[in-house]
Amino acid sequence: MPDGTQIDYNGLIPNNVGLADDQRVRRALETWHPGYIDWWKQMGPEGFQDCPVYLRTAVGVGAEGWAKFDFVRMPDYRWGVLLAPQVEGRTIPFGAHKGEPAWQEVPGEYRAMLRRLLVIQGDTEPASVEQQRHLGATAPSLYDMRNLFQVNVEEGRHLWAMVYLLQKYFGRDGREEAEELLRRRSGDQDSPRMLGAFNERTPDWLSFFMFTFFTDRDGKMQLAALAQSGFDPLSRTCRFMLTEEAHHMFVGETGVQRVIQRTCDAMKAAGISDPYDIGKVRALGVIDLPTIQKKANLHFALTLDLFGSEISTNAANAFNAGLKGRYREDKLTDDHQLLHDTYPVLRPRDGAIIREDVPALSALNMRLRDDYVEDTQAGINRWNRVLERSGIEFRITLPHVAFNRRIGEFSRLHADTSGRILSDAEWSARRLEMLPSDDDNRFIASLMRPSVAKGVYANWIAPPRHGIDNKPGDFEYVHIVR
Ligand code: BYC
Ligand code: FE
Ligand code: FE
Repeated sequence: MPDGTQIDYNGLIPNNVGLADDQRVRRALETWHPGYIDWWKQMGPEGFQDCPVYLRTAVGVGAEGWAKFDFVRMPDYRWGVLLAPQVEGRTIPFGAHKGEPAWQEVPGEYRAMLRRLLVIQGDTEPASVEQQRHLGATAPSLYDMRNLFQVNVEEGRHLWAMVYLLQKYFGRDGREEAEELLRRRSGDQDSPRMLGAFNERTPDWLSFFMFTFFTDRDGKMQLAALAQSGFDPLSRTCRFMLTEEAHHMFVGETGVQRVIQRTCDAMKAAGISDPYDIGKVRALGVIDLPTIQKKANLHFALTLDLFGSEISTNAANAFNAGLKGRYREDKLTDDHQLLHDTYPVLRPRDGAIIREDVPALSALNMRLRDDYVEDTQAGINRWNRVLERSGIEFRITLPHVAFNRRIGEFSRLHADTSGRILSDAEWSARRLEMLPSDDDNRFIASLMRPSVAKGVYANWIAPPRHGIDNKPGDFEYVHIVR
């Protein structure tokens, strides 16, 4: 039932892609499965593998009611292969093949390019699980612990999503790539994950919330661009992944929001109005607002690097080929080929940052990054409403896109958060005004004590407004078994 909305749960691998009748791919995936479980047990959430966790599992791919909630031990989670329903008569929406029927098989001339996109996408998913594997031990509540594990199992499923495409459409090469995806390790010297941000540490829960807010949102943007793909199985895969991604961003946005809320509440209760009175605020056992800003600066810059260079022939080629579109390509009203258009790109020139029109095809990474910044700003505005309501004179802002970059136009210069270009000496002197210092990190680490009694939250974070699946405040989302 290749385009069914019902999921077949009978085999080892839940799916709606007809694996029961596709012996070759089913065998390949079943052969890969034990290695995946080994990886999960070794590199997945540390210390809680035997605990029943209140998780959602996909039971359909339609818009309504696709999830079912139940207690599951994570290694028993039913990781499946789920594609959004096939759209009858879909055509390639952009690029040189615009208007031709969408590909149901890999177009031979673009095989290598497509494989690279799948592998890069696939590589990020297990990387994030690896980065977050120590966090269970310091969860600020059972609610948060459950959300962490939910994100983790879904990132695991996103790996399955890419591995299915590799196994089904790339034969032997695909099988080799699938093995490699289990072999690389986040932060490993010899065999790191492919993209920069996925080799950074996620040492504390504020980092986790920032990561899901900023970096999972890159996931959303990239998946949205790939969901437009003329390679139909990729489009359908990404469309379903996006429905899961929404929860990851919810976890990040509300996580940081609750940290801000708690800080404001504690400051008000103690009669502190100056957010820069850091010693006094920290003495309350909450995270001061300037440090929250520094963490946001760090994660924003790391995530901007994931968009690649502003000017990129890879991006132009992927668009021309019809493999990777723009954000909401289907809502845009130009010719979807961009051969004659330009797009403004920010670049350094003679000690200043200028805006320059370049051929639109070459600027697609920049464009997606612009869409990302806009989407991110909307979330920041929602954080700031907490500050407004509290009457505290502080607002979270996004740093300039030139700040602290390692990829692209700005990687060879230093700029402050307002985009002023700095000398090396100025940068060294001012760096820690803008980025978390060891001292800041030590302070945050000192707050990371587990809080695992039902309905109890660590002092540095406010409780959520609603439970998951409408559960009451004291719901035991994770049954801790030792
Ligand atoms: N780190 O033309 P360029 C997610 C390399 S997140 C290291 O500038 P291109 C998730 C690049 O590979 C979404 N290397 O860039 C979130 C190339 O190397 P080669 C993940 C980098 O190719 C949270 C060279 O520099 N999905 O899902 O247009 C939790 C020149 O490349 C980096 C995707 O990214 C970097 N940051 O764009 C869980 C979608 N940036 O090939 C999951 C698929 C660039 O010359 N990927 N390089 O050796 C793509 O579309 C593109 O590969 C990129 C880069 C947008 C990443
Ligand atoms: Fe993902
Ligand atoms: Fe995600």
